[in-house]
Amino acid sequence: MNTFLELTQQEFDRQKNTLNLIASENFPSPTTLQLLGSVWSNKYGEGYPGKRYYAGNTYTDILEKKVQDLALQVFDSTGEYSVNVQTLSGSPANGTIYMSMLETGDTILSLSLQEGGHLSHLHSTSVYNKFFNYINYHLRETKSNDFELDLDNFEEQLKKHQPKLTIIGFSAYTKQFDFPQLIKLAHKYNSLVLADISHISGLVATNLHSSPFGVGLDGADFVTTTTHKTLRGPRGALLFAKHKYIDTINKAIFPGLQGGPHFNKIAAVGNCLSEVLGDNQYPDKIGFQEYIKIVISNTKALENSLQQNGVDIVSPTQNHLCLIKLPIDVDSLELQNQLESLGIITNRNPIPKDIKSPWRPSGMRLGGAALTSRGLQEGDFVELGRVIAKIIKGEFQKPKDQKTIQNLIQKQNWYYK
Ligand code: DSN
Repeated sequence: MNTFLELTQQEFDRQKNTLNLIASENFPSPTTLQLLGSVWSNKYGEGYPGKRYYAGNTYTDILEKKVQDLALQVFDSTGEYSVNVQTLSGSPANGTIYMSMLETGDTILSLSLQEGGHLSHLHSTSVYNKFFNYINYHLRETKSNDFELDLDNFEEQLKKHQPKLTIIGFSAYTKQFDFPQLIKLAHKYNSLVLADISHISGLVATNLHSSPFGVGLDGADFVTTTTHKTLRGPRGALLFAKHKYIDTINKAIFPGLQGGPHFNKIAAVGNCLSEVLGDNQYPDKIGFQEYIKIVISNTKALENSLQQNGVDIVSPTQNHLCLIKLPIDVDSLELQNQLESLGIITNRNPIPKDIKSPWRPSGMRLGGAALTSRGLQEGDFVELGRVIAKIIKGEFQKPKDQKTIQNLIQKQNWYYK
């Protein structure tokens, strides 16, 4: 058998037979996956609809325009935004904004990685440090182990550093927050605003989180999102910009930074957006808004169960992910490996005020989106929380607890062939 098909089969079996709690992963519909592996992958189309360099772009033009329309329909009720659907993924989308809208030496303000930000929002390891300065705003601890955005600090940093760009968006932040309030503050100090909604785009699309798409100074200047997290699409991204910036953004993406669009990804994103709108359905026939509501309640059920079984929680969840603070003597890398050996896939994660290294941080991040797509219900999440707590506390009992995990694995739906 072909090595790559064989490897694919192995990965297929691994995914089918494990419990996925990684907050940034999900299971797109079979149609979305089918489009990724379709003939769209064969076509070059440098340029934009109606203005391409090669022939043969009749259908890619229709496709790209349609996906743009769907993206705006899903996210923008203001009519103030345009969208680029060619950007390849979240980090390149953010980088496009830095490289096209900023000048060398400009300052970017963002939340630090340790407190829940993202690598692409600049960090000591970022290549963008060659061109830009970055500074961070911070969280405040409202009570023990409970952190939230510190609006006073946010404003102080804006005032002190006068950043050219402020990034609002997080990859390990468990709370709901008010986008317009933060956006207005940043605009007060003449900063451009990038809202990176990669993690919460499913919640924003269904009005289950406040939106950065707003009129005038209430709206972010740019909004980026990956499409494969709570939005449940293929790996990819969307880059929205207020109309006045879209020409600059489009030129930066092509010919500035990228070559030909990946139409297979664009078609798959289109299908995902049509599922969000209800024009097409995910195989479980649960509408997208209902799905996101269940993701939030399942994540809460998991968190409650962990807590009731003696695990410390950081910043109780109000969205699709929760954060655990491990006992000081538990090594998060070893725990992650032990969980994987039992069929539970997670990722270790820094937590605010972490005293350990990023490689072996003090926390674990767990998300409910993927297992909700696999059909697990509240009672299953409660059971999973109970077993994970036993593993963390070194109280795992074979074969009883192993059987519980196996039952949950077997209970999951699987829509791929
Ligand atoms: N790796 C993704 C996450 O887990 O949040 C973001 O890039």
